[in-house]
Amino acid sequence: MPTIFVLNGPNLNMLGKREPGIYGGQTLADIETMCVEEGHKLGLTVDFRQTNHEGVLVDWFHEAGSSAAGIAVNAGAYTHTSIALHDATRAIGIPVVELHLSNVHAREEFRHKSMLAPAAKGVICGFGAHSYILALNALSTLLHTSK
Ligand code: DHK
Repeated sequence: MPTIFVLNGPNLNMLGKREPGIYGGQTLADIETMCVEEGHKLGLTVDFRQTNHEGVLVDWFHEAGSSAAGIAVNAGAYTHTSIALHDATRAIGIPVVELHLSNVHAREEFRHKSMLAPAAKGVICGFGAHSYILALNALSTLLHTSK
């Protein structure tokens, strides 16, 4: 089964406690369970990870480039600042789908800009935890259509 890395950046380990009105009441462990179950339905192995460190995300992008079929990433605040993640996305030959729980375009202006988006295959935001499910389905469709 192809492997999809589902990568999570800073503060996403706080889900459940963190501004639930914006990010929802589910914990990251709840979302991991949803993603693994959706992966089973789609015939994908989900490798789900979280870090608060930008360089660790870069290392995981490189690892995915040599061992995975795609990446679904919620890079948290690094979405808006990280040229390193933009470059990492361009450096690996697999599709990257950027995702967010909240609709970043309906929030503060500093969240409207994504450094990742120009290098990503596409962007999904605003559907809460379901954004992860949509990202996995987008990657599954891409994998089937690129064969
Ligand atoms: C999560 C974060 O941590 C923020 O920094 C982003 C994103 C939005 C989300 O909605 O999942 O701006």
